[in-house]
Amino acid sequence: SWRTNDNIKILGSAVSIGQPRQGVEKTPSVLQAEKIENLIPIGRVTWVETIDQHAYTYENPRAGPIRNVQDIAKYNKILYDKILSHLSTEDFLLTIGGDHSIGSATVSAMLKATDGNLGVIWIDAHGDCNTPETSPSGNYHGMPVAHLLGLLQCPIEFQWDQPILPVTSIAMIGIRDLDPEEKVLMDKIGIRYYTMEIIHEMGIETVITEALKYIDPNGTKKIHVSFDVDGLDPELVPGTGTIAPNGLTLHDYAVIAQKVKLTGDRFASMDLVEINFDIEKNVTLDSVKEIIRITFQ
Ligand code: EXY
Ligand code: MN
Ligand code: MN
Ligand code: MN
Repeated sequence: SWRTNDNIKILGSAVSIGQPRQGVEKTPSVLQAEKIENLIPIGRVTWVETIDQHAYTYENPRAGPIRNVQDIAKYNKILYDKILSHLSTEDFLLTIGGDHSIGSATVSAMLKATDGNLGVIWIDAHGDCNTPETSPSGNYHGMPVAHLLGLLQCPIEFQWDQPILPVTSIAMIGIRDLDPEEKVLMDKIGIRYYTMEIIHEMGIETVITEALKYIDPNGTKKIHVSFDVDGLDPELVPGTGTIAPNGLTLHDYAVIAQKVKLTGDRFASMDLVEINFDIEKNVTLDSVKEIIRITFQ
């Protein structure tokens, strides 16, 4: 079965600067206190480290189209370098956020580590594909996909050897809350996204099967799952910053995970982001534990 004898490495990414709501940066320490590694029955599980946003001196944030861009750029570069330093071929890396701004660092690091041989499954209610020009908020956690695709004329701070993700290497699942201009841009670039409406029509099993075939037609790539918990239904995860009704069920996620794990050790890494226990803890923590169990069972 999947990765029974591998190292499962957990990296905490304690960051909230991609969006305005406090609390999301506490999630790694809460889950470490909850000893969620004990929910993983396989492999050798270790928390390698937690990278705290406060460990990096805040520049006095210059006003600009992207809120906190200097700090995000600095943090994401450190996260990118840390991932590359921790990663080794036979390991699985789970990065626990923190908001979804980390997604451009984690995916970039995996692109670098795999020399571009990477496919991405992005589970989310949102497209995260805004540019500063299309964003209604200026929050970077709504922009990491646009950044990965090379659509951001980024401020100088972000100019590091960030690999570009080809648009055919990503498929998005759970989409139901796109900004108007964001949707125009996504349709123009032809990014593959499965809305909840399409998922109900096709069935989740067909969706994930088709999505994997699309991002990795020859079945040779490493697979990265970037799981924004707001992709799940808010009844399951009320503790998240950007709620959108009528989301994925835990059964839907179980089918996604089952199919991704069928790739064997090509399923190499995963982000689990946008969990905010300050908003709600009891229900959300139970669902997060279930996500961990489903992923590693
Ligand atoms: N599309 C909205 C924005 O760009 O502000 C909301 C984005 C929410 C992003 C969360 C991480 O998925
Ligand atoms: Mn989201
Ligand atoms: Mn997201
Ligand atoms: Mn089913």
